Amino acid sequence: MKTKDIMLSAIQPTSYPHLGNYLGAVKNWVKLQDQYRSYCFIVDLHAITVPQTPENLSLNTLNAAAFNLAAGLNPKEVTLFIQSHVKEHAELAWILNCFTYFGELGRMTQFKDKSSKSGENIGAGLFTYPILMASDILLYDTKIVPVGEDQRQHVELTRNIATRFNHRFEKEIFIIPEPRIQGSGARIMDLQDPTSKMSKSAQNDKGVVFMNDSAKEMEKKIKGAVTDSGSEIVYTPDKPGIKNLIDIQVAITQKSIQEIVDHYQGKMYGHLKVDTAKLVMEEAMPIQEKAGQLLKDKDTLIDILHDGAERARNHARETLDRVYSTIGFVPGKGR
Ligand code: ATP
Ligand code: LTN
Repeated sequence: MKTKDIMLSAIQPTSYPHLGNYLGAVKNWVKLQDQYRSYCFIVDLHAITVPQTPENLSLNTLNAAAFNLAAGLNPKEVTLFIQSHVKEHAELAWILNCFTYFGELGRMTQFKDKSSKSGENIGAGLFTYPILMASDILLYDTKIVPVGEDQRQHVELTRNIATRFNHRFEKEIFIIPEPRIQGSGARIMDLQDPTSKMSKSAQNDKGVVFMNDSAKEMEKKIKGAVTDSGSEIVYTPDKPGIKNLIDIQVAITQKSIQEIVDHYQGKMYGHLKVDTAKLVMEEAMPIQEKAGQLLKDKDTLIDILHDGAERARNHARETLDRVYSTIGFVPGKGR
């Protein structure tokens, strides 16, 4: 019997997950978990590329873990862990630093966006961050990386680094991963500025539906979504606010765009907003409740994460040993 391919994904503990994270990423991991051998982790090493307070970082890390489980990740099937618990991520990142070009990193749009918002002191970590992401992916012989559209470029870079390494040593040390980007939900936009993606680091919370917002807050944000001054409900790029609400509905209901557009023939923007708010609340509230319960029993949650880290470490160590011997490092004691 063919063993299952490996799927891997991750989320940053920079705030509570938002609707974009859920519809663009987490919902797909849950959907795909039975088809693949899966690794899913909370990337705290990535989160510190921008300043974090210690209290928020640890709170957001456990919140993200509970959220993933509440959304349906099965910890028996999926290896769920915290990135800093598996030190091999940082170790491989150094090696890959030596196989990545400065120019490649400078072309990353996420770096350009974030550094332009960071003022004068831009951490080097923000620049080299995609190398840590490449290390996350390559450590586990990953085939499939389900992410939102914003991460396509980072997965492409990972492919380039892996191919370069394999060519340099004339061996297939790394599997070349593929991004898996779902159509609807792949890029949920900010409700106040539908030309920018919904983001944890948005300046204004009004455009971001956090998955732990109260039903009232969600409703207020969605009803207050910026739309144009027209009235016809059509799916086109020049009506980004309306398009975004339709995308949210498609991602939740799995209906086609056409079906939803047809349903709103002759109806007003207000109808679309009220229905979208209702769908989001119905999807989010049960997850919220479940996440709340999981967080009440922190010991069990932490046990799941420790157990995941141990399984992850075994795989990661094997890959790293293969890389070290390929490079020509003399084996240390016990290795
Ligand atoms: P930030 O924007 O502050 O960097 P983020 O909101 O992108 O953070 P991450 O934790 O880095 O959040 O992303 C986790 C997953 O969610 C990734 O797979 C990413 O592609 C996906 N994702 C993030 N934002 C969106 C969005 N607006 N629409 C769809 N998917 C998204
Ligand atoms: N860079 C991603 C988070 C991330 C990730 C990964 C996603 C870190 N490592 C590995 C998929 C696979 C982000 O900013 N959304």
